[in-house]
Amino acid sequence: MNILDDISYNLYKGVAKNVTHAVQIAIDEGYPAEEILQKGLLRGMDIVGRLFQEGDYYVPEVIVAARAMNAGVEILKPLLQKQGIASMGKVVLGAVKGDLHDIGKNLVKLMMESNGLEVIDLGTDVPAEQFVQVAINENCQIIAMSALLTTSMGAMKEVMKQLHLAGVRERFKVMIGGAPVSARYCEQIGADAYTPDAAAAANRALKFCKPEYMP
Ligand code: B1M
Repeated sequence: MNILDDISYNLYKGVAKNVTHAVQIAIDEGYPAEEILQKGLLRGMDIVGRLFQEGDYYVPEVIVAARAMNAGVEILKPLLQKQGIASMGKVVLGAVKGDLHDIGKNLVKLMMESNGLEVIDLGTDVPAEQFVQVAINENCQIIAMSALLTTSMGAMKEVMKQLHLAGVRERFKVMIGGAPVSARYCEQIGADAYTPDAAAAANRALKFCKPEYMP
């Protein structure tokens, strides 16, 4: 078993202490942070998802694994973040109403901040009106929403509706993402961009903050 397998194994077993230990060893062995994230932590989380889907894991096991994931990401954070970059733009980010999944959202935040964007993180289960109000009050350029449930992704459409009702749709770029979300859904609800992962989200957000994209 190499050290990345060790990380995946301890993650899906939910042993946070072993995950952090193995992540530190991988760093010391010279593995790039991105590879540790993708081939160690995220691979372990995929296994958790599969076990849950197949009925071998229940919610408590998933929570414990999620804690181990967060513990591993904490160690990687300083390596994934580029320090001392001037603010390139402002984003309001959250998981939509009805959705408590925040691991992917937190990765999006990390990647955006690493690329010099200022991120206001509203957390999880965020009402549509709150996305809109904060975007207006804080003068954000981008509203970024995450959803992991087919039952919660409809809340993204509600945010679009609230933007129109408030007469501010054109003021903001709206970005969406999360496992059940797609480019087709993005088009359907009239959002501006769907991106499949956190790194792509950060790249797209940076582009949207360039003067040519601003209203
Ligand atoms: Co839940 N859960 N969960 N869960 N959970 C899923 C999502 C599920 C697919 C599992 C399954 O059945 N295989 C399933 C959803 C089915 C569906 O709707 N299609 C599911 C379910 C059903 C549920 C509950 C209903 C279970 C229950 O209570 N019976 C419940 C719902 C709670 C709620 O939200 N109201 C629930 C609860 C939970 C926990 C609380 C136990 C825990 C969350 C802990 C936490 O987040 N703090 C949890 C977890 C951990 C998962 C799985 C196992 C892993 C999710 C995860 O963190 N993945 C998940 C199965 C799976 O995904 N394989 C599952 C790692 C993370 C990095 O990936 O969030 O997809 P992800 O983010 C990716 C991309 O999607 C993207 O970037 C990231 C990669 O770089 N991305 C964006 C995300 N947001 C983006 C935004 C962007 C751009 C990209 O732009 C703005």
